[in-house]
Amino acid sequence: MSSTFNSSNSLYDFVVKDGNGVKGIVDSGIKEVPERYIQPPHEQINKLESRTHVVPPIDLSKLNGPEHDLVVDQIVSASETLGFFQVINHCVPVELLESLKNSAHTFFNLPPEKKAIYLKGLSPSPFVKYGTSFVPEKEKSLEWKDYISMIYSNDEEALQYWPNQCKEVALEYLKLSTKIVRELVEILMGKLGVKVEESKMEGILGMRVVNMNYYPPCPNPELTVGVGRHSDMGAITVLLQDGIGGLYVKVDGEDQHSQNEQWLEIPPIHGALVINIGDALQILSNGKYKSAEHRVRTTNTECRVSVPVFTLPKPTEKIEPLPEVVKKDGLARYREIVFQDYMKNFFENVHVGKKSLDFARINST
Ligand SMILES: O=C(O)CCC(=O)C(=O)O
Repeated sequence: MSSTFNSSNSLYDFVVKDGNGVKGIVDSGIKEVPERYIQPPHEQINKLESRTHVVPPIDLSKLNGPEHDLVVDQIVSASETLGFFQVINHCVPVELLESLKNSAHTFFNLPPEKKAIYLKGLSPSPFVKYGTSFVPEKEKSLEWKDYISMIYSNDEEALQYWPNQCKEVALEYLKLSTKIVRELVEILMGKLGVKVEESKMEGILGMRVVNMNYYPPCPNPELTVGVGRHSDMGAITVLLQDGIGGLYVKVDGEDQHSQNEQWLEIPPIHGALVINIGDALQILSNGKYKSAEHRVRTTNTECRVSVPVFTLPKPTEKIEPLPEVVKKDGLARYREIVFQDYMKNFFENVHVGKKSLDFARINST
């Protein structure tokens, strides 16, 4: 390994504090993964032990035709079980998806000092943050990922402060993804027999964040993770992944301590978007819709990029199981939380599967 990283601290400073990211380590010519990135054995991802998710993607254009009810059933059934599905014939043009992937590569291929201007504490906007791993200051083993995160407040702010390399495409993608999310949430709420008022809908879906993730090639993919096991905290995530693969979702994500846990790889499908249910929707539906535990494997061949849009409740929104559902179920499985408290708890802890939901769970042990 390069002499630049002769201690764990100098590696940490180089990657995290100076903003070189994982890409900086790889560009320095390392031949094996630094110890700080080696995951404990139970978190390492064995590609050979997982299967591929073979369910065909859901064709959203059919919502406007005679197969409407069938498509609704497909969406509901996937949300009640795996919490993950893919959609095609959505409203995001394939050319935009291609531009997004290209602009992610363009941004992360900038020299480190051009990306470091967006590090926390330096960024010109509190809504734009460049970083690496998830909570590096707390993680024993770091995640093999760099990212740029852009919180949407308004168009003017986005066009002024988001990085030039990606701002226009990211903004367009965020807006179109929001339409997909809105349609899905209406379907899912409709199936619960709940009519959500416009102001409540805005409260549930009012915060939107677009991230660009960059996973440089890793010399020892079997020892590391790109992203550790977690569920997303918001309502619904729309995710664009490139053609490299490595995104896994856990079957029966509730069972946190299973010895025989099974993971399915979500295969890249050209033009498709991945949808996953987040914790907020699990809480609102009193557990009927399942937030999906997922993780990402690294590869040693090419750089992988992915672009999630997270749709989350507004920070001040109170989230609890919808009264209509609680009435039917006879009990509430989650307590009321203010979403900013949920977020704080989420970001204060390292990725540990669906443990984030314990913050709201009633009778959690
Ligand atoms: O890169 C991916 O496919 C998934 C990324 C992810 O899970 C995340 O950003 O939270």
